Amino acid sequence: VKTPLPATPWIESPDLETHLSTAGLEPDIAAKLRAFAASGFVVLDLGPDGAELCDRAIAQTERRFGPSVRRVQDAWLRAPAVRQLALHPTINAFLRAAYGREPFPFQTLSFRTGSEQPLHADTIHFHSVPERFMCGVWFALEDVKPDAGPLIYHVGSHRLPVMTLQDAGLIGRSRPAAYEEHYLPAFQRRIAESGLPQERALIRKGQAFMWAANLAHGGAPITREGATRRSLVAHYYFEGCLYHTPLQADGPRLRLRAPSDLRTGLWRWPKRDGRIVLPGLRQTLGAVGRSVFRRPLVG
Ligand SMILES: O=C(O)CCC(=O)C(=O)O
Repeated sequence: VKTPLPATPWIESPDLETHLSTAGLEPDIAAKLRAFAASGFVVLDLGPDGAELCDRAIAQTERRFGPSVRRVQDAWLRAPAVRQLALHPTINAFLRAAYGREPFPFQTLSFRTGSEQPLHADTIHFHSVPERFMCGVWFALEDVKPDAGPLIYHVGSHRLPVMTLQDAGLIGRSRPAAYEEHYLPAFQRRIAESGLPQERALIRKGQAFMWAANLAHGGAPITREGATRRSLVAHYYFEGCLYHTPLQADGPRLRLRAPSDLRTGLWRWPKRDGRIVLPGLRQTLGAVGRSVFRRPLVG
């Protein structure tokens, strides 16, 4: 008999303790899962091959950056070390234990310097049905310095309700500026009102910072000119879900997507109850195009 897939990620579930009592995990992994559940983030060490993979990822991506290029999306298409980091067995095993479904990375973002991104939760960019089956992992390719614009986050904010564009006050159709005009100010107000403490991820090369889909996070201002903060973010989905892009939805109808699957280089169809639900033509062509043309995006 096939065990049914959990409807809630274990780390988001009130049944986490019951699950841990029968899951047979190593005590240190169980402790990390509890910390992840309580705080919305956890730091993992990639082990002996981690630092070497970081060096290779830098060597394979460095030439793509320039004065106007701060971020490279999907460098994994051409940089094997980036793909290897995103598929690292330590990350994979932990995600599987934390969520109870098979994870797959679907996107990477490479940075040479701090992103200085405003506070947000990834649930506005990528979400799933059932909800919260999405996770971000931030790999430090070099030691993170306090003045280089570290990743910032609010401890425990993953427990707040997921904010949609409608919650943020958008009425009617979504426009490209909806994110800046509606979502960001409303989200930042909510986090300020929550009183949840802000922290910085001052992690070392070869460590990875994993955060839950709804954790408030962003990039701190860079306070030293020329400071680098080489890092890689990989975003993960989990098997057997509907995958969608809330920011692109016009109203309550989901904007489904067929995310890439870094394990195969192809894409995965969104699924409900084990059955494929086809996304729109544009999203389908986009997914196929990425697999065929294999071009990273710069910006
Ligand atoms: O690296 C950063 O500064 C922020 C990255 C981020 O917000 C994201 O990937 O969602």
